[in-house]
Amino acid sequence: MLSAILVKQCKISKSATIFDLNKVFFHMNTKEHIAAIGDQGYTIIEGLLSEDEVSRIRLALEPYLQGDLMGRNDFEGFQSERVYALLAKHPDLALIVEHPSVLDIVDQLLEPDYLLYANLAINCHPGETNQDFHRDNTGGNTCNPTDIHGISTIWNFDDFTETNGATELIPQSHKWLDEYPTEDDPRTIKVIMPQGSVLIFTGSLYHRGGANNSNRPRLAITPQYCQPWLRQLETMVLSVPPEKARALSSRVQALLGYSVRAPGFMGFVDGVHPKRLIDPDYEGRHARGVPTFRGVRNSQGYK
Ligand SMILES: O=C(O)CCC(=O)C(=O)O
Repeated sequence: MLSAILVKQCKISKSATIFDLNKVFFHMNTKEHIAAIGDQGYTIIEGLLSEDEVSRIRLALEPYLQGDLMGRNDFEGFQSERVYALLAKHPDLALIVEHPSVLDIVDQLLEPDYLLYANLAINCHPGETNQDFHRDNTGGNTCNPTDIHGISTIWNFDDFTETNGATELIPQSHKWLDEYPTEDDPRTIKVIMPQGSVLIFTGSLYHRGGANNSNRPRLAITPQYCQPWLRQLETMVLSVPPEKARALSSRVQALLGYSVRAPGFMGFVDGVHPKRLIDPDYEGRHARGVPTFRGVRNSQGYK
């Protein structure tokens, strides 16, 4: 039923589509959001963050948005600031990574013990051009893109408008096997949403950052999640080392990789659960000692 509504509304003119779709998304429950991701490749939860939460997150990011972390290539965007390793920068930035409304959805789309694949801020400045269409996560060139390897989210800390570089996507492109979008693909829609909203999409949906033709930057953060057996884009246990990870919640620690993939041992450190490096009292996965890496003998630091 819901899919029928979505598909029907997708046929309305471009701006009307966006507006009407958001109205539909606003009333959806978790099950319906999951159905929309399956059918269309994406869903939107509008206005999830309060103004205070938006301000708190903007404040935490402010020291890193001073114009000195501009993109190094056209994909990162020469006119966009990109800030990585966010959870090593301020604990408040964890709020969106473990937001229950999003994790309720991701929990049902990825396998248990899934990981945080990437988590970066993108501040797209005036003059930024369209990014190339891409998929975030296909698990490699040979995998079937319709398998789910990851779920991406984009939270906006400014309203996304027609002109300021709102994310653009092609509905249903997560189902494409041998089809590629063109630069001006007519099926493209802009994700217009008020600040504090979140776009959630499967990693195989074609999307891109839009061109910012306004006179103000547009700030977004994109936490992305992947299957527990896939290599993370950001090596999270180095990006957020034990002394920083200790301050975060158990759920976020596990998402970073202070976890093992049950029932096996994938993720162990020196034969024990990695969480014992940040919590020696943790007794999971047949605890035995805490890795100290003592016993160093030779000049290279190895036994
Ligand atoms: O900034 C955006 O809206 C999207 C960016 C993106 O898709 C990416 O960098 O992978």
